[in-house]
Parts: sequence; structure tokens; C-alpha cells
Amino acid sequence: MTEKGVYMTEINDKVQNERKKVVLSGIQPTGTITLGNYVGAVSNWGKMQDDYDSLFFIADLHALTVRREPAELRQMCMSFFAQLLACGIDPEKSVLYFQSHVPAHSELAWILNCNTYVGEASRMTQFKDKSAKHADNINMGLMDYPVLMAADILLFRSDLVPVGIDQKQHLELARDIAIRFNNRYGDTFVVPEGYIPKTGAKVCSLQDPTAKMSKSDPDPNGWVSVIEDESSIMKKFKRAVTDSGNEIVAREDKPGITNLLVIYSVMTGKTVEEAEREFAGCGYGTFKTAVGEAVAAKFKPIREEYARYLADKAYIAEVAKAGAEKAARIAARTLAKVKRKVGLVSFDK
Ligand code: AQP
Repeated sequence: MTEKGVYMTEINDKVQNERKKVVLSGIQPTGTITLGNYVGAVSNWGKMQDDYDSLFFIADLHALTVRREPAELRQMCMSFFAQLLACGIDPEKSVLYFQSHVPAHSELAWILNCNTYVGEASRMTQFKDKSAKHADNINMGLMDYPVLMAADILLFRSDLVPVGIDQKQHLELARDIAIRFNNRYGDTFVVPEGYIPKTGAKVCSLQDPTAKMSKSDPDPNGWVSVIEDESSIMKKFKRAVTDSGNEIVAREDKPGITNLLVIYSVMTGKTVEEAEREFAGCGYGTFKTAVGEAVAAKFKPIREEYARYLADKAYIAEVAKAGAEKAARIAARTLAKVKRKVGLVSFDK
């Protein structure tokens, strides 16, 4: 069996001759999973797990780049795990785990740090934005975030990384680091491709349709969560900021309506053009109610499943432990290879 085949086998725990493509992605346990995270990332994870060897993790180490109350972080981590299960990440199909339970993430990040330039990391838009937002805490972790993300991806020889458009720059850096390492030390890493959805790669705030919907937005009317109740979702959509005029069309000068059409399209599986036709001649009020109803209908079963999973801490622990063990087994191979390539001594055969 080829080396590639071994990786595949470890993930699936079954023998196949061809290596299936590997998909990996993570989410920071801050706030709750928003409609933006769901549309841009998590809903695609659910769809991909049937066709790929999939690994998904709670990026708890990434979450430390911003100051958090320890008890709150712990609670968020458990809540996010339950939310991912409720969103359809199936532990029978995917490896699901907490990033901090697999120390290889941090170990590889250190080696990659030594192969990344300060200029590259300090140029990242997210670093600049978060530095401005947290001016009292511009820590090394904030700048190092994309290098840890590169380690997350490269550790598992990931082919595809499903992310929203905001992570595109980080993904490009991960590719640059992989190519540089391969050129210097010989073929080691798979150079990953981004999987950025055609519709919904950047869901915007309901209050500012020119800004990304973000779970750390202090204005709760800007976002909705996958575990939010129906009446609250409906209120937020009724209050959603729209544009001048009364046409329901996706156009550059209509960011509010375009954002709502994209959301409706992803929630219902209809195309944006179909949605435009459906609401031609309707008022903004009717349209906003329909979008809210589509979102509430999609999220209702997620909210119910979430409550069930969160109440079963033993199940979460069982899934998370098994996931971390599998992930650690796969990661150990890449890490051993990397250590050997850079010249660290090993007594293992
Ligand atoms: N508005 C969005 N539209 C589409 N995709 C999005 N993602 C985030 N916001 C949107 C995608 O969700 C995944 C998980 O994101 P993350 O937790 O790693 O952090 P983030 O990108 O920084 O998301 P937030 O919501 O803005 O978090 P905070 O407020 O904590 O910084 C990623 O794949 C991301 O692309």
C-alpha cells in the first residue's frame, strides 16, 4: 500500500487501495455558530463527509488569541461540540475533536514558525483587524494564528479546506509555507486547495450588509445563531437593514437585499434567480418575513438536537476522545516525517 493509502486507511479504519481526498476544517468556540459560519463552512462540512475523509475540530487553541474567561471558554467548547453534532457532523463519518487534545498541532506550528517570515504574518488582514479591535492585547498568538492554521491543515495532508472567503488569505499563506518547505526539504506536505462556496462565501451582517456576519459582533441584531429560537430569528430578520427602492434583486447597489437573497437561496436550495422571480413584485416586509421563516425552519431541528447532545456530556467525551486518538495517530506520521526532514534526532525505527 502506498504511503498515501496508509493515511486514508487510518482515517476510515478500512483498507482501500486509492487514497480518498482529505477534507479538514475548524471553527473557533466563541459565541455560537452563526448563520455566516453555517452557510460559509459548517453546512458544507456536512455535505462533504460522505465523499471525503473528513476531519473537523474545535479550534480552542486559536480561541486563546483573545482574552477569555477560562470557565466560559470551557463551556463554549462543549457547546460548540454539541452544535457541530447537531449541524450534522457525524462521528461515524468524520473525525471530530478538540484541537488542544492533539499536541501535534502546536508542535508542527513551531517548526512552521521557523519557516515563515514575520513580514508574511504581519501582513494578514485578520491580524491587522484583530489588532485594531484588541489594541490592549496584541499578543504573539494573534500574529501566529495563520501559522497554527497552516499546521492544522498540513498535519493531515489535507487536499481541501472548506472555508468562507475571510479565510482565503490564511489559506494562501498555508500553501506558500507548504511549497517553501517542500522546496527546501523535499516533498513532505500536500499543498491544499481552498473550497470556497460559490453562494454564501461571505454572509453579511443583518445590520450592516457591507460587513461580514461575525459571531463576535457586539450588536446581536447583526447575526443569528443556529440555536436561536424562532421568535428571535423572526425579529432579527424583520429588523434587517435593506436598501433604497423596492425591487428584490441581487445587485451591487443593493447589498442588503442581495445578502437576504443569498441566505434564502442557501436555506431553501433554490437559486438566487429563482428567489428573485418568486419575490418579484413583493414588498420588502413580505420578503424579509419569508427569509426569516426559511432560516427558522432550517435551524429548528438543529436547536432541538443541540439540546439533546449538550445534555449528554458522556457522549461528547466519548466522541471527542475517539476523534482525538484518530487525529493524533494520523498527525504523528506527518510530524515524524517533518522532524526527520529538518534534522531532529529520532531513535524510532
Ligand atoms: N460571515 C461569514 N460568511 C461565510 N463564512 C463565514 N465564516 C465566518 N464568518 C462567515 C467561516 O466560518 C468558519 C469558522 O470561522 P471561525 O470560527 O474560524 O472564525 P471567523 O472566520 O473569525 O468567524 P467569525 O464568526 O467572524 O468569528 P469571530 O467573530 O470569533 O472572529 C471559517 O471557515 C470562516 O471562513
